[in-house]
Amino acid sequence: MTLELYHSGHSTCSQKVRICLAEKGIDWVSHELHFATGDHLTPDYLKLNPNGVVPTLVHDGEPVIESSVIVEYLDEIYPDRSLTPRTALGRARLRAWMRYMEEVPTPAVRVPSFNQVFRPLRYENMSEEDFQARVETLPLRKAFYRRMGRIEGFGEAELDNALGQIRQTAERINQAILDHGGPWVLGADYSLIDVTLTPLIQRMADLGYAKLWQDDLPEMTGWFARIRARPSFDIAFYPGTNVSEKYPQFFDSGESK
Ligand SMILES: N[C@@H](CCC(=O)N[C@@H](CS)C(=O)NCC(=O)O)C(=O)O
Repeated sequence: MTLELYHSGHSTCSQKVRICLAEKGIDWVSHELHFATGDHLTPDYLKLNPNGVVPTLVHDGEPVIESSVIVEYLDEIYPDRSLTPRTALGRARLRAWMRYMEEVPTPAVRVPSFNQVFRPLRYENMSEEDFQARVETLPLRKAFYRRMGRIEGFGEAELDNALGQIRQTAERINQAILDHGGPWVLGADYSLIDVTLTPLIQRMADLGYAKLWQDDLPEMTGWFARIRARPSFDIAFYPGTNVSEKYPQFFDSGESK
């Protein structure tokens, strides 16, 4: 069978899928898209993914979209090295965590990411007219981009709310390790929630926000150290996939916030 992944190096949603592929030892064909040139908004790509976002998995010609759906799909079609708990209760806990991950930390991470890197990188130097025209072409998140604005970025209240949500996520990881005995979020077995939380926490660390957990959440800090030591981490985060490394102009000397 052929598995093709349309993705972007530094997209956290793409990183979720790349970690899963690496954990399961699956071979795949890479199609790397570049947002700057609008590769994700071409008519051909929109046929695969009408949302105009990455990632998209194409399995023997059939597209599968949505990063959480993709990792679950991969775990189903490659049941070896399963990343899904064996018990009904374990699966219920996994699903609840997956919903939380989608609803809380995934959108929260976008706020500091766009404020610090993607807005100044892609939009600040566009004319207002070009920015508005670009926003009009986006199938999802027109409102997100309008709220951000080309120049202003998200305001303090929105940033504080996002950082609060990441802090809550870190506290919940810490508590889950205590409740289930670790070393992973759901206990003894590494699972899809460890996979999908990793790029979100890595992005926050990369942006300089590790202070949100590292001073007083030792279980969470230990979890993240174990995550980074897994071989899948370096495979998924190949050179150029951390924004600090790719766009150092938006970082001041690697200091924590
Ligand atoms: N719910 C989707 C979200 C995908 C998504 O937002 N992808 C971002 C990169 S992480 C993207 O393609 N953004 C394009 C843009 O901002 O124009 C998923 O999990 O696959």
